[in-house]
Amino acid sequence: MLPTRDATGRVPGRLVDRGCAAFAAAVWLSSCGSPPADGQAQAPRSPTPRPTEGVVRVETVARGLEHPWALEFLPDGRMLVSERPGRLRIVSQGGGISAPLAGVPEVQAGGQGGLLDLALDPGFARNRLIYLSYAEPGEGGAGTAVARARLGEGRLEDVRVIYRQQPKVEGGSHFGSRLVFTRDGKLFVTQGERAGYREQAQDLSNDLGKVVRIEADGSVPGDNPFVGRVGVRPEIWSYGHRNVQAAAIHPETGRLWTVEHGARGGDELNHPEAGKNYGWPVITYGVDYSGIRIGEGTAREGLEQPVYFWDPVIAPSGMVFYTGDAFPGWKGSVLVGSLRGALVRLELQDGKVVREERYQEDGLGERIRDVRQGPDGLVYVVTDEGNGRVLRVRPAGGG
Ligand SMILES: [Ca+2]
Repeated sequence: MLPTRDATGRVPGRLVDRGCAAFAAAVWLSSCGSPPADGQAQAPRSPTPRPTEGVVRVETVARGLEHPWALEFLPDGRMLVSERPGRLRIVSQGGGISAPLAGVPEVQAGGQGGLLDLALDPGFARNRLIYLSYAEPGEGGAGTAVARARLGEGRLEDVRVIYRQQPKVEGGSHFGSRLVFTRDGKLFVTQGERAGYREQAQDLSNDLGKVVRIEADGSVPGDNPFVGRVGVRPEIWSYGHRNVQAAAIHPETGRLWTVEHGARGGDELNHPEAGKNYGWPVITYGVDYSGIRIGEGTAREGLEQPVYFWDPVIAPSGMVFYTGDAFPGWKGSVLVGSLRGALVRLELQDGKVVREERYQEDGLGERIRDVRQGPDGLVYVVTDEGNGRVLRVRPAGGG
């Protein structure tokens, strides 16, 4: 459950001011400057709105999926769905679930690891290529990897691993990851710092806590920011990330946007730019779950501020920029799944968040693991449960 207000109408938390306590269901952030508690905070903080009711209604498309992690629409309207234990299935609009596709690479299933994100090649209609990210076991432990394969009848063909996070380490947490293609066909892979290795997010000689940018065949684009720098991995795009599990390309600017899991009180919305340092674990709005402070504080020269942060956290999963017609008021909004049970909508203006709403009706109160826009302009989510579902989100009043 998301936190509620106390008797005075205030949200318990460290950065709430009186002006911000007067929020009802809808929240305009522009009226709400957060005075920093420690003199350092600079990014706007989520006001933790109450759930907005009466906007959406939710129906179940399919059930019986085991911890579904990602959903992608095929051109024929069917859905490709990954299940974290290591299976890939096709789900029809009528709710039929295929047998697991053969040929999925071996994954390290357990903890947060397993089969993770999916992407279709920009030329999928011609070449049938898909991309999978997953926790790959191997020497040293496990690491995030990306495989490319051709989608055949009931199986994957020509499976090839095109990317491996370096190095593999022990532990079952913070693999990320999301896969998104840019308009010019580059592939962003978002990752985590593998939890026990947080300081590695600042070390450019490895891939922990980095967003990387590769070509569709796994090679490194010549215009990546660190190409040619000695001792630096050339696939790195941005660094200082904790665990990035949401990513999308902005429909107008073509830029990458991400949401990452922070520590307690530190989930962040960012738009990672080439070569920049997003701070973890040197600066963060989060504190350890033990209550211990992390790093130096919330700001430092040369380190990027998030666009927006959540305290309390939402525990973000997938995200999408909404461009459809079914929800006219949502055009341009970011939709983010919350593992704490909500579909979160952020309204943006000039690159800043001006409003946040959360929908929790029906199945949206479960752990939402991915969010996609369907070809029908409706919103589809998967729930991260042992008996996980694909849900279709419609306007409350619409047919
Ligand atoms: Ca950061």
